Amino acid sequence: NLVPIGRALISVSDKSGLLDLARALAARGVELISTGGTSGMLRTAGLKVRDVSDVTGFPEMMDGRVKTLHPNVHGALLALRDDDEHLLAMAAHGIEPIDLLIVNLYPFEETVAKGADHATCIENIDIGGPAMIRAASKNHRFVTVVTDPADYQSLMDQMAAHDGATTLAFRQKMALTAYSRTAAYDAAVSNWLAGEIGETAPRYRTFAGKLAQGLRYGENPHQGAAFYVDGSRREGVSTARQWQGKELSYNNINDTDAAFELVAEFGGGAPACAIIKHANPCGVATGATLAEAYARAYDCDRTSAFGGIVALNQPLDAATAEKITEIFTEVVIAPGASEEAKAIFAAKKNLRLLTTAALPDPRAQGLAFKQVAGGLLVQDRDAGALRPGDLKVVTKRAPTEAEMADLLFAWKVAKHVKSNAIIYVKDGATVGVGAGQMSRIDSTRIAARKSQDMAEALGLSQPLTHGSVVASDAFFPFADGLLAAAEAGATAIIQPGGSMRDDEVIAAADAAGLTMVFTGMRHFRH
Ligand code: 93A
Repeated sequence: NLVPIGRALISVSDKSGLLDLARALAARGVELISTGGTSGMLRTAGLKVRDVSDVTGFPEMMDGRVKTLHPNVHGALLALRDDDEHLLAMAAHGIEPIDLLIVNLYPFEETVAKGADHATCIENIDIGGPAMIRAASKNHRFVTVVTDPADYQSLMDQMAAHDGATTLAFRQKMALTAYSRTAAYDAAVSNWLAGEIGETAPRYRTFAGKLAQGLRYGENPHQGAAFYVDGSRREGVSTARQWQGKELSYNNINDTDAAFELVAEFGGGAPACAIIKHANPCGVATGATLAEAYARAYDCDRTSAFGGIVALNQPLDAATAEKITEIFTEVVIAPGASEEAKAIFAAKKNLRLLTTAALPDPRAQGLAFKQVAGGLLVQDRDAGALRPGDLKVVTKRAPTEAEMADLLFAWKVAKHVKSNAIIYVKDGATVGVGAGQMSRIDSTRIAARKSQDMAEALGLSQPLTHGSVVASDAFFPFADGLLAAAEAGATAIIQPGGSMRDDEVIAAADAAGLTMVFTGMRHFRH
């Protein structure tokens, strides 16, 4: 399965590592064919190159749009070397086989990222490059294709080890890399065009991620994993800088994302903190200072906060950093950190500190993916938010101002809790979180019970759910969940409404002296 390399076509936009590779090939007596810019660079370096226009018999034309799109190139890449008819066709048309293709594409993604105008982006859609890559990859039984300068060294190693030839295993691996490159490239073009013409429907979107980091393992140690970023968000966990601590794990990245997206709901308002475990918050609070917000979030569920992920809506300061180091925390993420705070964390080698330039934008449009066996479900990310006028008081009693503030706080948190989600809030801090239960009443009871446990641990005379408000991510199908909340001491409820039994639930709220508001919007999160 060894195939010796006699002739190579090189056409690259990213010219890093090019000269070393070309010199190594020339030293082995490989004939080099190249396109305009590439051949210019090779020639300047003193290498002998044949222009592709010499191979095609056509000049590169139309601003380079047509350079390599010719049977003398594609026949040379696609011909089966063990098929008599293919060999005859090559001979009849004077096509000389190309054994090695070195191509990397016009920098389309980078051009878009730089904010270039429409025409410039269009011009940076590479056509000839992907066509050659796909041709060579299809014929990897005979042809070697390299699309990433990071693979030049292994190519040279291969040829050194096999007297100028490559193995089938190597060609297969390079073909695989090549096809994922052209797939991601076309996905990037498609997503860009969707943005240009204002097409937002998820059915037209494809995932075009770039490998950012290979991860040590996935959710469990026996699962391989990697982190891909798609450049769709300017802020958020994918843009964070890590200051210290060991490499982030798969679960760390997932939880850090959940924490940061949640705390971002509190924007540039009062200092806010969210503590996350297993992608659900075990405490969210605002405070007069960031340190106070952290302390209040911690007091919601101290047991679960151990080993958690902390997200802040303001740059980390020294006082907050001091407080955080009192217990074991996996990751802290914030839109910045003071030098003092960094110095305090430096003593904690296992604690990871991540900072970003800005808070995530909760209203940013984007896509959310979920995998099912053999497929992906794609939807718009939940950028939904209440607008003034959406809220409808449905009970006899209207919320007080304090209740209303807590209801809105609880609703923001509910959006980030796995369904069925029930959140008890008092004075701008969660005091009980019920997450991920199969029945709403169980979430209601679990949250109240945890709050009771916490009150006992803190030596309080009554659980903090007394005089609290409650948010439910979806409607109460029956009155029982609402009554359980009332039993725990809640005085006000926020929920979407829309149940067949809304009348029954409203009547139960009135009878229990509760106030209730409907949002008309649901925040399922599964
Ligand atoms: O405009 S193209 O789509 N038309 C082509 O026929 C073609 N052939 C190669 N772009 C084409 N290429 C691309 O040119 C390669 O993929 C590579 O990125 C670039 C190298 O051009 P140069 O050698 O002139 O710098």
